Amino acid sequence: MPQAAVLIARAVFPETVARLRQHFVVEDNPTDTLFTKPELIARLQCKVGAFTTGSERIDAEVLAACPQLRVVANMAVGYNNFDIAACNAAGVLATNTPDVLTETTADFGFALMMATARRMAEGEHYLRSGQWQRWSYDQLAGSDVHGSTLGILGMGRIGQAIARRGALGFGMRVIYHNRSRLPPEQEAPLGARYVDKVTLLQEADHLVLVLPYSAQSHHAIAAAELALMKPSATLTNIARGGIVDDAALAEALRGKRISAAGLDVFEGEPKVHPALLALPNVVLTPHIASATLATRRAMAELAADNLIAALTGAVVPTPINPGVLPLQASTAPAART
Ligand code: 8YV
Repeated sequence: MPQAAVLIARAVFPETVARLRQHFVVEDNPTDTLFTKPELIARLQCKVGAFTTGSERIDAEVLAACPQLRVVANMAVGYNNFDIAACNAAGVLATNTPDVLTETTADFGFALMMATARRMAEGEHYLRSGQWQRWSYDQLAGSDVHGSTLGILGMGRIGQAIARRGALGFGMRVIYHNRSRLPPEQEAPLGARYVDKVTLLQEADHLVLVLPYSAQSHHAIAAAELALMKPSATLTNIARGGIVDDAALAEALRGKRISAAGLDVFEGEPKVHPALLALPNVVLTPHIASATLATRRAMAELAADNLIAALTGAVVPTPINPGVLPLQASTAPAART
C-alpha cells in the first residue's frame, strides 16, 4: 500500500521530522515559511494529515479544498486556529498538546506576574540606559506578590498550576472565576474561592488570564472590566491575544487606572499595539510561555504521537473532537492509501 502523505506546516525539531518520516511521506518546511491560506491549501493537496502550530488556520474553506485530509495535529494546547465545527462536519480529527506544557507555562505566567508587580523590565531598562545614579526610598517600588490576592480567570490545568504556586509558594489568597467551579477536593488544598467575574476583578491584586480564546472570551477584559480593578492591581495575560482589548488596556495603563500589565500574547500578534510599546508599566514578551526546550520537545512529540496514532488506527492520545473517530474508522483504509 502506498504510504500516506502528511504536511509539517512549520519548522520543527529534526528528530520529530525524522520520526514522522518513518511512517509517512513527509513534506516539511525547514525554512519555516508562514503559508498564506492558498499556499497552505496547495501544500495540503494529497495529504491525509497535517502537523500544525497556532499559526495555521484550519477552517471550512481549507477543509473543503482538501477533502482527503483526515487529521490535523496542533503543536499547542490552544486550538482557536481550528474551526472545530467545520472539522466535525468534514469528519476531520483535531488534536492538541495538553498537560505536557502545564507546569512550564505556569512557571512563566507566575514569573511574568512577578516581573510586572516588581517592575523588573522597567528596572532593567533604567539600569542599562544609565539612569541609575543613586538609591532612593521609592525608586521603582512595586507591589508585593507574597500574601496578596491572586485572581485567576480560567481555572483549567494551567490556571490550577499557577494557583498552586501562589497559594503554596507565596502564601497568596486565591480567588478564581471559570465556566465551572472546581470540585471541593481541588479547591481545598489551594484555599481557592470561586467568585463571580465582578468580584474577581474588584478583589484581585494580581489578575492572571488563563482562559481559552473563543467568540465568548473575545475582549473579556475591556474598558468596563479594567474600570472595576484596583488602581494598584496588575494584569497578566498568557492566554491569547484578543481576550484583552489591547487599546483599552493601553489607555488604562497610561491613565494609571491599573498599575501595570504583563503580556505574552497580543491581538494580531506578532504585531503589538503601538500604545503598549510606548508605555513603561507593561512587561512585553513574544508568546514564549511554553518555550523551554524540554517542553517544546514534549509538545512536538505529542503532536507527532497524535498524528501517527490517528493515521495508523491506534488510540489517539489527546483528541479534541473524538466524536469523529467512528467516522474515521469507517473511512480509514481509504484515508491511508
Ligand atoms: C504555543 C501556546 O507555543 O500551546 C499553546 O496554546 O500558546 C503555545 O504554547 C503556540 O501556540 C505555538 O503553537
